[in-house]
Amino acid sequence: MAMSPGYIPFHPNPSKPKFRPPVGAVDAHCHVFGPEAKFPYAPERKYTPCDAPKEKLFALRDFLGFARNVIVQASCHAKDNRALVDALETAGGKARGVAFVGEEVTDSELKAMDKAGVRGVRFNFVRRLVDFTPRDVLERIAARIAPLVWHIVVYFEMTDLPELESFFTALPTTVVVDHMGTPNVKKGVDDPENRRFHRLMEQHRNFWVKATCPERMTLTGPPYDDVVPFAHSLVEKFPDRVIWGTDWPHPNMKKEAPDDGVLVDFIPRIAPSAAAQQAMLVDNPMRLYWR
Ligand code: 0GY
Repeated sequence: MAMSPGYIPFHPNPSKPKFRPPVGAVDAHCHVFGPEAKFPYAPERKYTPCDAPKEKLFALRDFLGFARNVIVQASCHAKDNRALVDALETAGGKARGVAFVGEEVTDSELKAMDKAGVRGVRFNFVRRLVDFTPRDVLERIAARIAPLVWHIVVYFEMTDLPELESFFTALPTTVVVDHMGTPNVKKGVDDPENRRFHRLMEQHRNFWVKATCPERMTLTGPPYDDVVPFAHSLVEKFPDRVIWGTDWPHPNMKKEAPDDGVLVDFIPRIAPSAAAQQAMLVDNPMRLYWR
């Protein structure tokens, strides 16, 4: 199956970052896609990406100076977590995962995924990526994974937060918010919409956030100056609940594939101190994924 029209493959030749991540650093948001010949894309997917197999991910990890990956099940594989589990099982302990499941998943399947290194499930509310799942189904999944001490990763558009917030705060697990809650950079950090998200983080200590994807939010392009205040304020306010990742292989970019080296060089601008870098890149993700 050919890539979706206009689909932009990942950067073929990223630059070497100037920033050197601390020893043991974790890229806590990335994906593996296919290879399709071995792990076909799901029939219900909304896009067909280019293959982005585990070997490429692990090579990029080493090239960028990271020690570990957290691989998040992407919507193009839907509930078929085989490519993810295969990557986890062959990563030599250097990868953990976040799966996507339906309520038909069995307890023994959950246990097997836990053994492979899965530590969470993702609830995706982004309409261009997935079909709607009823809340009661998600609540039943949450109740099933809570005893495994897994967490729930939520991906949503910030404009939908008012409608989702009470559902999120009732979840029985740690909740990890993708991509800073996807703020509208044009509106500024002090916009009521973004303030509402910060308030959610302040009032609910089981909420964590990924300071990821400046490339998806920027209006000015690399090196993403306009996104720095959004990420920096989260790192400052929630130093022990923020994690970071590349989002490689960057599905559904509209204009260009980001240079992963440039993304890594975003880190010292949002987390200027060695202590903040150590927390965001090592201590926090280790607490969440390698406990
Ligand atoms: C991301 C973001 C995107 C895609 C997915 O599951 C996915 O397909 O997460 C996106 O298109 O915004 O986290 O990779």
